[in-house]
Amino acid sequence: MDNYDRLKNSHPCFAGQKSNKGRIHLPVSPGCNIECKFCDRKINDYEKRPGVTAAIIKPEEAIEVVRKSLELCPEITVVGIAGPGDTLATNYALDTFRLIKQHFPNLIKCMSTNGLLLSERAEEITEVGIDSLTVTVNAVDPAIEALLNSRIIYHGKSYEGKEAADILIRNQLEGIRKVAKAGITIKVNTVLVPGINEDHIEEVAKRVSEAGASMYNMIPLIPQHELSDCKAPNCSQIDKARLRASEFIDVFRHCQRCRADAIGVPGEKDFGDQVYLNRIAHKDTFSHG
Ligand code: CLF
Ligand code: SF4
Repeated sequence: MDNYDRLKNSHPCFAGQKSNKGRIHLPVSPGCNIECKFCDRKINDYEKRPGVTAAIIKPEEAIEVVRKSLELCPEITVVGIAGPGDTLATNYALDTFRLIKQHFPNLIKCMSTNGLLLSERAEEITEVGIDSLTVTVNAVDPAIEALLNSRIIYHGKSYEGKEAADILIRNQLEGIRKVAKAGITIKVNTVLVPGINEDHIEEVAKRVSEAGASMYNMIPLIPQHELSDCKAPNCSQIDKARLRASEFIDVFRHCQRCRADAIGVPGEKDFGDQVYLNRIAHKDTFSHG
């Protein structure tokens, strides 16, 4: 059985139908190195969407958090890091996974990134033993990506518009190629934005599949921040986009748009506030799953 087949039976975000498996998100990654126009990171305990966490924790706090979460929810098979910011913008996520590997060798390690630094950190990701990686690719055409992203900070320099988009897309695809070659199973998330990338989905699905991704997931836009005037896609737009993508790659259809501190079986009772509440909260957070 290859890694992808194994995950289809044990990972809630790779199962073809809703599984009864759970995941814990460890919100260890503050800050980000790009500026998506729909991103609105918040610290609170009531909004149910990516980009929100009740707290940021330190890598060394993660062990106790996982231990407690497994007691509350034994269905957990996956430890994921999905923000609040980008997992590769700092070293906290990879440091945390090293500790998880040591203390919970049987849990699946799942990481989510915007992919800006994926190519240059691919060897490290492989060495840490990440089992599944999600890369958020919202466009493979720089002109479209520039409508979704204002700027990137890359090696200490700020880039905007198409120039930024070009660097981001190149690094995402190159990173996917490297990591897939190393045997890590890759899922690509695309935030579906009507009027911007809805007719571009086939192209994204095709290119990421060619690069080595195995699974594709559409996250319907939540209109906020600079895209607050855009409309969220309706069911028929989402279905159409999924159908188009499915010509090129397996499509995951049960995404719950999880918080960065979600704990439990997706779509069922969440234990996040029980575990994370009252922990020290810092400003400026996000996540994408
Ligand atoms: Fe978390 Fe994301 Fe891993 Fe899943 S979530 S880091 S791949 S363990 Fe899953 Fe949640 Fe959708 Fe993400 S339902 S938002 S796809
Ligand atoms: Fe960064 Fe993710 Fe927010 Fe984009 S959505 S700015 S990648 S944290």
